[in-house]
Amino acid sequence: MVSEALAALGFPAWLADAVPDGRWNAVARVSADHGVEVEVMRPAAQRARLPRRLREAGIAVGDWVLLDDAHPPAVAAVLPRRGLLVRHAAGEVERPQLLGAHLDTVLIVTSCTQEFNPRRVERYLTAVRQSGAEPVVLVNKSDLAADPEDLARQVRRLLADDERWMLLSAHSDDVVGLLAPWVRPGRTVALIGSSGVGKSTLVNALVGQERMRTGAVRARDDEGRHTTTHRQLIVLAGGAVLLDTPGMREVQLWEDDALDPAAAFRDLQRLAARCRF
Ligand SMILES: Nc1nc2c(ncn2[C@@H]2O[C@H](COP(=O)(O)OP(=O)(O)O)[C@@H](O)[C@H]2O)c(=O)[nH]1
Ligand SMILES: [Mg+2]
Repeated sequence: MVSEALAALGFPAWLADAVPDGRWNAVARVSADHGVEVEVMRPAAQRARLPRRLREAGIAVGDWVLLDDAHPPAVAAVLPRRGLLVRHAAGEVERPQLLGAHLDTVLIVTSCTQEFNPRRVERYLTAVRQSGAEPVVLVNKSDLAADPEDLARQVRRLLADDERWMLLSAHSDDVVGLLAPWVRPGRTVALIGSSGVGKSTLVNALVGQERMRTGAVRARDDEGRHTTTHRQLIVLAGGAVLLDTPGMREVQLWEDDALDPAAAFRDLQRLAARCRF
């Protein structure tokens, strides 16, 4: 039987069969990947060593694992996955990067600006469909839309009958209310999309005051950019599990960069800025 505590962290019913008898106490969910160690929730957060063979096989934030009894514990096994979002390497990185596991819904964020590009949305859709998660297309910055009807047509053309999309403004709409059908207890949700489309703004709206209260506000640099760049699972006050991906490039697919020379340019600028120190 899946405990309420694990169900609240998003443990899927189908995975129960993969947990050996008497090992339920060893079940934990990876909430951050720090290389030789991972952070897990069981549900309290703790660190666990990640043995090299598992590191090399690849671990994803969101993975369900079994821990051994050592102190501090190590990850003994990764349970079977569904909803695995992968970023394929192009040149600089050799191996596919595992962006998140056991994702129920991936919110593909685009915006009513020059950034809007049906081909890019289609690529994200393909990646999400392959992951097994449910894609939902969010066309953000509706307040800037010159021709919402035209955008609607372009997006609808890309979607299957059972796939959803929505035009919204993270600045003026009730984000929590609009996303409630997907961002709900026990469900794991991630956001992906190009820089500047409003992902952080949406995440902040979902996280609301909670993160402030818990004192887990992200460090920001002088320009208000997030300075942490690792992916992290957070359990929202409303019960959903959110894959938070601070850092500008963290949620972009590699192939996406080819469509966005401006992003490549911004990266160069960032590198140049970093080199000053
Ligand atoms: N006009 C408008 N601006 C928005 C909206 N959502 C986000 N922004 C702005 O777009 C910029 C980039 O947003 P951010 O959340 O950092 O994008 P991210 O790179 O995808 O995380 C910020 O200046 C936001 O205030 C929106 O709905 N309308
Ligand atoms: Mg951001």
